[in-house]
Amino acid sequence: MGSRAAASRAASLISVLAATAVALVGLAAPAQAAEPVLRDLASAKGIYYGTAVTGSKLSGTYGSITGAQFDSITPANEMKWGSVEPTRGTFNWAGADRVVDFAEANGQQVRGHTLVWHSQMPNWLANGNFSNTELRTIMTDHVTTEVTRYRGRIHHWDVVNEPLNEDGTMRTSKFYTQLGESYIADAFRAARAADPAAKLYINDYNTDGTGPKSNAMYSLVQRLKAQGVPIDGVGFQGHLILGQVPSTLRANLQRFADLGVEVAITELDIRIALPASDAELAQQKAEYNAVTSACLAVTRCAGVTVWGFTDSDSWIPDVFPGQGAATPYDESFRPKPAYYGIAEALGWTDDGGDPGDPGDPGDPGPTTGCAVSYAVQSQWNTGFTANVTVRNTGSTALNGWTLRWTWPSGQSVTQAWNATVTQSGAQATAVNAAHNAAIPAGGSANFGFNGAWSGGNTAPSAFTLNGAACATS
Ligand code: G2I
Repeated sequence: MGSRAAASRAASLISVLAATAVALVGLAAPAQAAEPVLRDLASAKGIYYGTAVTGSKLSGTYGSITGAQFDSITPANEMKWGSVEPTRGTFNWAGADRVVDFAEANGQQVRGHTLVWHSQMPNWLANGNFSNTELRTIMTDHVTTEVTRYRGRIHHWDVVNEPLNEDGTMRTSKFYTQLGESYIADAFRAARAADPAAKLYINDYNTDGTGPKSNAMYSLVQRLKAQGVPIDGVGFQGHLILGQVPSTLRANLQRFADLGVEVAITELDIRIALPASDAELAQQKAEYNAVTSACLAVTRCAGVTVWGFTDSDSWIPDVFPGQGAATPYDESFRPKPAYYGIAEALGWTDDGGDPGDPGDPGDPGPTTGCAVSYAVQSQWNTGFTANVTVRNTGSTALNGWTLRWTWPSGQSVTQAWNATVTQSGAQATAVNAAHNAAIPAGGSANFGFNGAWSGGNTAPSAFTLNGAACATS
């Protein structure tokens, strides 16, 4: 079975599980245009759509967009060697745990990034003098320890990151210099032994199109496969410059796929010289569309990850002064044209009415819409606990919300959290808490409550948000 089929199968398994856990009530289409949801569109096409995240930001608006829009996340820094083992033998998993826990709470896969890399090594490793034997053991022990800790919870591991120079020679990292090319094979073998279910990737930049570096990666993967090294995938970082998306991207992905490995775009961003003009943002839309389409065109392409979904969380301005605007959302979490470019590549039909999507003629202005999912999490003879997620499917942020529903079988709310819930007759009214008053376009808020029931505990069939009917899902 190809990876695309496996991904679809995993996605359907997840939806079966979700359907089991969530009381699904009848679907009513919202009256207004809805923001596309990238994770749903991607999963319908058999790929994932992911983002790199900064774990400490995973709450509020940043957290709600991350959870609502993406079905894979990659910790940008929290799983790197320098983060998890700053002092030899002393591990700090808090940052990595936070990202993995968030992913599991939001039904997302995790790309583990990264185990063996020349950069962001702890000082004790970078500056230590170790014999070759000792260094090899340090490296394989590190791989074993980290992969074992997250065994069964990581979908893809970037086992070795950035092993090549631009001209296609091997990068003279500490590992290569002391251990030679065999460090790569040893790292993969240790990772496979520690978590046989994780897909093991090699990952690099400037290998997106054909050229000396990409050719060298191709030869390296051939050599590893010939040696029986357990490598499952090749990551193409996709740190691109506006106007320079390689025309050979799709063909390049395909030739690697033909070696019998998965491929993925792992760190996509497309940087622009600032300030970005409307024309440049429109061009960036077309380029995000093209990169996403290239993955879809290659059966073994597992998915795409953007390296930060918002311009406020991008590495570009720090490293390339004067450049930026590289991600699909602006610094205020408003979707940019690039976001619609991704959605359209994933099969979303442009409804012609999206502010922020300059290609849309006759833009009718901001739209509103909502979707509610209601789930009974536990139930006992007289009571129950329920969880409610409210998603803003409109095109503008909500600042304060009131959700109403009518109980079908005489239930009542006894105690609520993350919202204030009152009841009058059969009608319940939930008003946001201070911390979740703002729901960005495409984002969601969550609250829960305990209720009382007798006779029946049928889920409510309809909800209104600020007076307008919501879809239920
Ligand atoms: O450089 C862009 C990416 C290229 N491919 C491998 C990725 O792992 C890499 O990610 C970036 C992170 O996005 C940055 O956030 O890796 C950088 C380090 O090489 C990260 O930057 C570092 C800063 O340099 C540090 O000063 C800072 O303490 O992030 C650290 C944590 O915020």
